Amino acid sequence: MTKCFVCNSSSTETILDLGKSPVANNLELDKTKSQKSKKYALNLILCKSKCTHVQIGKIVDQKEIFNDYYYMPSISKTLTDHLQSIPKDINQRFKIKKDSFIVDIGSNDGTFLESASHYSKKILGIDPAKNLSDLANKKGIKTINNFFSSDLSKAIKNDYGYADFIVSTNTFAHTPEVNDFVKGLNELISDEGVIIIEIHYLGSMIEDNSFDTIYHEHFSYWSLENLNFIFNKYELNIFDVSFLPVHHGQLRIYISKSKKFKKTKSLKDLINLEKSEDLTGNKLMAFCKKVTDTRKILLSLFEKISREGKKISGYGAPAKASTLINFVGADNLEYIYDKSDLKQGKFIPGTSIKIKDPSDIQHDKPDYIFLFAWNFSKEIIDDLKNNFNFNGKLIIPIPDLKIIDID
Ligand code: JHZ
Ligand code: ZN
Repeated sequence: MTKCFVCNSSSTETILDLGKSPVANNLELDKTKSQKSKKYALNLILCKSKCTHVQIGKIVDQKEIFNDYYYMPSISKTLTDHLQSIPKDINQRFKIKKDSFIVDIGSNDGTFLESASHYSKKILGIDPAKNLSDLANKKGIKTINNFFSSDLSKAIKNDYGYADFIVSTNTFAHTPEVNDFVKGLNELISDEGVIIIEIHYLGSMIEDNSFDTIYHEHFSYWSLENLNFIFNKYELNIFDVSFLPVHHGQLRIYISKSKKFKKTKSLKDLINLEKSEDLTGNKLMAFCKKVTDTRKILLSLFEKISREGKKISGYGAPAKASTLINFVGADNLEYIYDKSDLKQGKFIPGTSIKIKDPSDIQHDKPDYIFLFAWNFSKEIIDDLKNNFNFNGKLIIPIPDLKIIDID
């Protein structure tokens, strides 16, 4: 059994088994290759020692997951707006100077840094995906193509000096090397600097029943208590937290070495709430039970549509779609539509479901569309109505199963 990433304890327990799944974002161009994608056990484990860390049971080599990566937040207007708003927020609260050194860990195609460059030109991205770092470097956003680590931190510090701001959106849950990552943050951040991390939150996953956000790429499922524990270990203090409406329930945490930032009331409130709700105890166990029930409900819905001879396709080929399809066994989907041209023409891992341009919806005319990118419901419903002339039923699986008529 995999050891706890946080405290290294071997005393862990499997709390949820989602069967076997391929690496969620490894989309294949070839149908046969896709059907034969290598599958790995997909399960959640809980650390039974005091630390209560929730993590993936089977570790897939990070290189297999991230070397070539097709996820780009800039495909969504909601996310682009969000990433572009972060520098303004930082500047309002902490003041970015013209020579502030801003580092983005998991910088993807450079969307955040591009807007940060309006405040300071001293910016640096780090991303393990070669295709994405090449893209960012071509745009003039200096990006190191590597995984973040304490060794890399030392090298950056030698070349550029300490960082005034380190930002990392949707990256910290994407490594099993959590201790080395936080050690690296401690080494790179200046004494008065601020680290801002946005992260998929365990509390939101439980609240929304978003079990489809469990995939090998998400190594950890963080509670605030657990985050506090690991940052304290490396003399870093989380001093504030806020909820973000983007993705599927995110936390933004503010961290510093300096004690000059007082812990806010929202931070203390959320820590107390996690305790009173028994987040990593009863609440987590109830979620695991609900996931098994949800599988049965979705499977019978797919079977009913099949029996009625109706055509069903999906919308959105997020990583979440791989988990849901492989776990539920939704093999009667005709196509999946997705706006990303990096994904179109490829197949959902482990299946023969082809990803197509959403403009094909008007001639394919599915009776049902299953919304895998349920976190963008509003943006997508508008598009289905106004741009793709979809005239059928839309299934929104999460947070609660809803079937709505689009006309
Ligand atoms: P989306 C990714 O998850 C992966 P995913 C990652 N591991 C992570 O942590 C989370 O993000 C936060 C498409 N789309 O953003 C684009 C349309 O086609 O939910 C995407 O392929 N039309 C880093 O993969 C997909 O849907 C649209 O109008 O679950 C959404 O993927 C919109 C808005 C999106 O991420
Ligand atoms: Zn542990």
